[in-house]
Amino acid sequence: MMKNSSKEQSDLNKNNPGNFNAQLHDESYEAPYLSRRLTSESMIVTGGRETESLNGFWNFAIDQYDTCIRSKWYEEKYADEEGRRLPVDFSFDEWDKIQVPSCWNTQREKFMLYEGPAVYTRTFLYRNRGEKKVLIKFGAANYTAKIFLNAQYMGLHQGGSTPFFIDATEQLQPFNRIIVVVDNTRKREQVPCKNTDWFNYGGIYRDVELFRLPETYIKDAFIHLLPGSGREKVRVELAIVGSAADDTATVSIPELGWKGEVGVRNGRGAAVFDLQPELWSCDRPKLYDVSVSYRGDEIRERIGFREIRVEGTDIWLNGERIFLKGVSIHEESTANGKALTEEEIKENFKLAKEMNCNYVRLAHYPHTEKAARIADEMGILLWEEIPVYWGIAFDHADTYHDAENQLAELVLRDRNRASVIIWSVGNENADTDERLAFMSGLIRKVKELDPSRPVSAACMLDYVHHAMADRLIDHLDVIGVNQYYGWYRPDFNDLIQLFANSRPAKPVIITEFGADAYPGLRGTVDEKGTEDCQQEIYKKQVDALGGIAYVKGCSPWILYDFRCPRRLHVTQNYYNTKGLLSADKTHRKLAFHVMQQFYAGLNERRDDL
Ligand code: GCB
Repeated sequence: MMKNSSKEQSDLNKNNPGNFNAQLHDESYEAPYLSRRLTSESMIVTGGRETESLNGFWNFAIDQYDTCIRSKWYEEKYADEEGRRLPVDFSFDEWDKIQVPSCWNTQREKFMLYEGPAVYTRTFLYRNRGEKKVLIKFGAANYTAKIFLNAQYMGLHQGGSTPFFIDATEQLQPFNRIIVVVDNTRKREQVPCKNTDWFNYGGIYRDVELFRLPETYIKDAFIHLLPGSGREKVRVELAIVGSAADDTATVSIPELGWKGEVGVRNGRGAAVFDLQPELWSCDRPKLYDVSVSYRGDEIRERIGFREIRVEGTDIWLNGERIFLKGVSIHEESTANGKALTEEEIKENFKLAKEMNCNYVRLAHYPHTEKAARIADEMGILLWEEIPVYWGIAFDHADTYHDAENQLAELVLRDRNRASVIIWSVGNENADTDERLAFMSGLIRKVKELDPSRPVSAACMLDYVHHAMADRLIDHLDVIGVNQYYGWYRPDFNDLIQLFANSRPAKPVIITEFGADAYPGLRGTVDEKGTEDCQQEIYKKQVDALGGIAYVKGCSPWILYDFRCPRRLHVTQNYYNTKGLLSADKTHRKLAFHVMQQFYAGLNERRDDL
């Protein structure tokens, strides 16, 4: 398809050498931008590094027809070869200004429902201070971002929730213009695809930062308790980039009065150390400052040491069986969309703790890296997920590469966080051969990047036989099950049947159950949309799952109501109202207290079963 249109374009130009404005006729204008990708390969470990923020007010314009790319506005061609002024259709510095980071939807009412390309630009000064490399990090931009620095194309990033870096070293001048074309158009082959049950926010909604590095620098450092070492050994794995890639790195934990060395050969090094660090747990989330230095470069991470393990149908944290008392959360607030503030993240975790949770499912895509850092501090266990959600184009090779790259970016970003205990590779996908091959590939990738954590996915059920029949289950360490008995499936006995029919050899987490309830709406237990009906379903759910020995956790859907373009009932008003709290989190629904009591009375180790 693409080939044909490029050919048509070149024929068009050949036959019309005088075509005064060929770009107007070029429908394959995007092709040249697709080959230069910004992927997980571009990432570096940033912990403890000095950064310069490029956040703030950026000039911004909605660019519905993608004219910045079609007409190459980023070249800033204001005059022809003979110096005569040319007309232009943009005025970067006079454009409206919006905050970076933010979702454009929340910045102006008129941008609320916009989906499509938009242009961000700003200028900034730079002076070299002896550094040999300069990288610019974008925490996230939804969904694609094309970056231009001083009229040069720096690359394309795909995936709306993970970080990416550009290498700005060669392009930087004393005075710089950066342009980012962000496009949140939903597409069939993307991850997620066109249809999701959440709102599609757009924009650069996480921090933009500049990092100055020496010529040889620490690219990656993975520091964790070695699984199976009796919780006494710490493994450090390093990646170094630069010409001096054979030397020794020093790792130190000042609080333990400890220093160790890691030999690096060809940019790679790994070592295991006998240390008996105090363990990180939900009750005592102990974190150590760990520093790694290599020649002139140094990074510092706050690390919690803990062991997570699956054996039989049990999940073990630091050698003790644990029940994951959880709740699911979307990354959203009514005020800020996906661009949550640290206070909002803390508030969410506090609410979860008030409900007696020790665990949160961060659905359905990577949340900000600040979430895991805050969870590390607050002692909350996390499930982290990529948006392989519903009807992904499992037979497209490009879709697979996109999903695998988002997974790699998430794992590389967060694998030093003690709070993260489970990686999830997807949610509610139909069990086809293509999907099985796709998901098996993702599982292989995640195990390669991080063999220390269990892998899961939220699977669908066989609703005819009421059984856990998804073939993906054979490939997972922990089985995630979404089930809406009592709600989408009104017959509650089918859930009892499902549990009776299933003999899984692995732990099961009920990753979702729930029911809609308009905040404050009361009625009978049979009236859908009332808090009473939601409460009744919650009571039946916890009664049923609380007695099943292989169920080792649950994360009901969901902590608070969230925006959703699919929810048009009068009681929903474009919100999914399955929250245990209202969207503004001021109103607690009756079911909140059901979960609070259930978790309070639960024997964590489940010795009772
Ligand atoms: C699900 C999905 C979740 C939806 C929820 C619902 O199974 O995983 O994304 O929002 O159901 O409310 O229907």
